Amino acid sequence: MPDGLHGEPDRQKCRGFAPKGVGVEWFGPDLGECPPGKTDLTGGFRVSKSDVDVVVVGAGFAGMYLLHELRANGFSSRVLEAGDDVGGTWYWNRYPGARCDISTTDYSYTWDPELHDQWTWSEKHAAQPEILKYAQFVAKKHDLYSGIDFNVKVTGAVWNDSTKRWTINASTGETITARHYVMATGCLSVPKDPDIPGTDRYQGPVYVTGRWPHEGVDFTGKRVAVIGTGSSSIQSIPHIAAQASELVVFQRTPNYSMPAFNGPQPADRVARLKGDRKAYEAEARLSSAGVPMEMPTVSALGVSRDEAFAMLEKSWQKGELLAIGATFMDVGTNREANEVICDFMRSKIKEVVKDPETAELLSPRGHAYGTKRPCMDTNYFQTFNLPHVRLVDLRKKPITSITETGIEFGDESKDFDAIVYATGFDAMTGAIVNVDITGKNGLTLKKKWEHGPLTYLGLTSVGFPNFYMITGPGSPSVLSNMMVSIEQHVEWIRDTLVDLREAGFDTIEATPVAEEGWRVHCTDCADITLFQDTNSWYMGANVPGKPRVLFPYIGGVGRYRQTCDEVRARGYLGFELSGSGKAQRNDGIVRQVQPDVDMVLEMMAQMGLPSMDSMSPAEARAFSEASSAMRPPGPEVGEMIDGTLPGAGGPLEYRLYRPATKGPHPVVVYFHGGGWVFGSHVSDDPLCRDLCKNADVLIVSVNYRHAPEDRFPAAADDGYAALQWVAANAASLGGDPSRIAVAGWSAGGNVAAVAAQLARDNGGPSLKGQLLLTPVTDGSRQHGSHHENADGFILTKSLMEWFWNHYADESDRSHPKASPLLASNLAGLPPAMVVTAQFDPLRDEGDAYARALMGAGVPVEHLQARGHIHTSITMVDALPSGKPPRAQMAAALRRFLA
Ligand code: N01
Repeated sequence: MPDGLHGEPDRQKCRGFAPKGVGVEWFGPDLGECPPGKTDLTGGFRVSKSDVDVVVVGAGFAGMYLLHELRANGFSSRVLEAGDDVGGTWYWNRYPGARCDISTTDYSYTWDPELHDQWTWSEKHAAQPEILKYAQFVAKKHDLYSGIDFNVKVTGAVWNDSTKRWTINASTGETITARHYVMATGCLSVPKDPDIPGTDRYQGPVYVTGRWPHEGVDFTGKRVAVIGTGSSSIQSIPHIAAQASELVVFQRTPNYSMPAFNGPQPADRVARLKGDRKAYEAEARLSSAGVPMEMPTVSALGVSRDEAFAMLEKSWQKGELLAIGATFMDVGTNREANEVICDFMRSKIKEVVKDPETAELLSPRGHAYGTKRPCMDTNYFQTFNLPHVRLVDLRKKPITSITETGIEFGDESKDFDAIVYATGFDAMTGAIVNVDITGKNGLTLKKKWEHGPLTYLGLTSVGFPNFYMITGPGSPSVLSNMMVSIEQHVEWIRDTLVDLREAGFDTIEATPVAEEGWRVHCTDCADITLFQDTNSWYMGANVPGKPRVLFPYIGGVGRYRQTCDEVRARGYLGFELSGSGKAQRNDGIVRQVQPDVDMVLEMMAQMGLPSMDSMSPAEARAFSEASSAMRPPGPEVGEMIDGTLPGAGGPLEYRLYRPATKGPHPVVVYFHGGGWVFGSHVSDDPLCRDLCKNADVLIVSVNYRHAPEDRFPAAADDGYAALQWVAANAASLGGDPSRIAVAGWSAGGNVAAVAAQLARDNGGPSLKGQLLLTPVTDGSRQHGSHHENADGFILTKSLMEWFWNHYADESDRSHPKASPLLASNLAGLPPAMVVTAQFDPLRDEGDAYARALMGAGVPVEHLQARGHIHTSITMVDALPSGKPPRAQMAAALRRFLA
């Protein structure tokens, strides 16, 4: 229930009635004298409590919705807001031209369905005044003003581990205690220090886009300087130019921007929304960025440049922020693919800006599209065609100082009547660490985060019980439609508070294991993108001394929501709960599979593919070939030659991959995967090319006879025969006969390991090394990973049984030619690299082989690929997370064969 008393707004009555802090006070905007005849005041009387269930900081869209939900669920609360009205970012950012660049069809609350009929947006991209009015409308409608203390800043918050409560200190001198403490302070709410010498010298008016005067600014006839060319600047420059007599824009880094094509809401989105609002909203919640979008399936490199530009033009015409980036599937992870978009965007700038030199200065080069926040504008680039607008390139003419009257830059000094700082924010963490938040054992969040924010799910942090962040670092936040992410976080916090209350718990705190697991997952996600190469505020690079990590979570809104839901569904996985003499610690890590691998698994699950072990061998072969046809080909190599060689039971096909470098090259005899049943000398083509190029070795990929037509030991015998032939013919193949190694994946890893043993036992050839990628080493299949990873990771326990059943009788499986791990002696084998994958049924037998080799004195490099599955490391150019392990494999081959 709302903890308020409601009455007609009457400031005179209020004044005499309730002095601040006593208990009953006036709420609502500070009005000075009550204006006569004003009837639409939002205000009244309320009982102000100094001990509540929840204190919320911030009354933007997050704080407002949370207040509503807390009341609806019977929690007492105080919402403390530094401004004198609701709206958060839309309260502060009043610079000319400020607009939301997510369409209003998507940038609206969904929690109150009545709003859809009660509020009509006038434009596709709402301008700041309209969004602020929307926030005020909702606040009035739901009586939220009565739950918010305005003009109050939180200066500190301290956790008391005895009382299990937070003590919150406010700028008014008031102290409030609360069971739970929520920072709903927004991601871009603390303007960063412009970090330019002499800023305090300037005597004229200074404006900061993120703190724009409420009454507006008239630049008519003025000489104005704007510093910065991010979103705020790009939106405001055309408006400032329209008034100023002279405008100089100081640009350090040019940005990608596309026209907003503002106007009515997009007809297609409106139709979808009106057709089935629930379905539309559900799609947004499970989408990648919080806006329903068709997911791209085409690589920017898979179409001609003309086709790519035609597709991009179509996206461009939509006038939607996310459309360009969603044209192709690989722009976020592949620099070359991304460059296609960059070229397109630059061509657009050239079309608009008349002076070629200015056009080039405005053209971003050196950072990938999307790694700095892309912008949307109305006539931004056109503004530079105006005679009174000048662009200064700070890379050539840096600002040496702001002076009393203007700016010194390069060899110039210019006077200005006003300076506008559009220099951005201390994003994501600024607002949180600016408040002195002290958790258990006196640890401050600022101290804990000095090397980067550590959170569990971007919602909580170890050592800070009952503390929550809405759209905190480590959550999709600024890489998403904020409305969707805000609602999701509010609902998760609400549900958690209800769950705790119902179960009789007082506190909730993430465990260190869970938090570290989330950090690793966030890093894994970041590692496969292009973000790290760019100096952006996403990476903390805009604030000197800020740690360099990717602050938002890049794994996607839908996946993130599922993760948070899963944490709850699994009994608060990764959290410790306590209260009333009881405690529950449900330790664990919620996402361990590499993010790109996870996406492939999800896609395959959605496709509902038949399991291969339900097929006949012929069907499985056809299926495997069809899947292979769809994958990227792998890197170019010098040449590829197909041939045949004599196997143990007849001719065997092979494919030779030669590097482009000068030979003779060391030689690697490679054996393909496919469970001895399917695959061929060309079925691991991308991996062979990758190894050939990166290890600079000649690869001879050899076919071998397949089961069930040719059962054990046909594959093993063919493998050894092929090795002997290649060794004998290495020189004529262009290789170096003195430097030979074997390699193989899966069943091919089994064939390679067996070939190495046979070579040792049968007088050669002498091998320099063996590279075994997720090999089969033990036909007993008794290892724990067969059970632990039995299902869900492509290679299943039952598929492995199907392979073995086709390949070898039970009685043969313990033979070392079938199970190299069971060989009585592993001494004297060549140095090995054994790669195993965390989520592979074969993991433990591969690990056991690595250990056994080491135990026998064989030099071994053992790579346990975290978060990988049996197949993922072979998926060249499809799964970026496989690149580092493959690089290690190539390095091992180079070392063996040096
Ligand atoms: O800030 P920014 P912003 N000397 O950090 C430059 C959201 N937003 O306020 O790139 C010289 O993007 C800096 O240069 P560089 C949106 O998420 C949304 O514009 O660091 N220049 C850059 O050009 C956005 O991304 C909307 O080399 C200096 C600029 O200042 C985020 O807010 C609208 C400098 C800062 O750009 C922030 O945008 C507006 C220095 N010392 C904002 N320091 C909508 O939804 C910084 N710069 C529409």
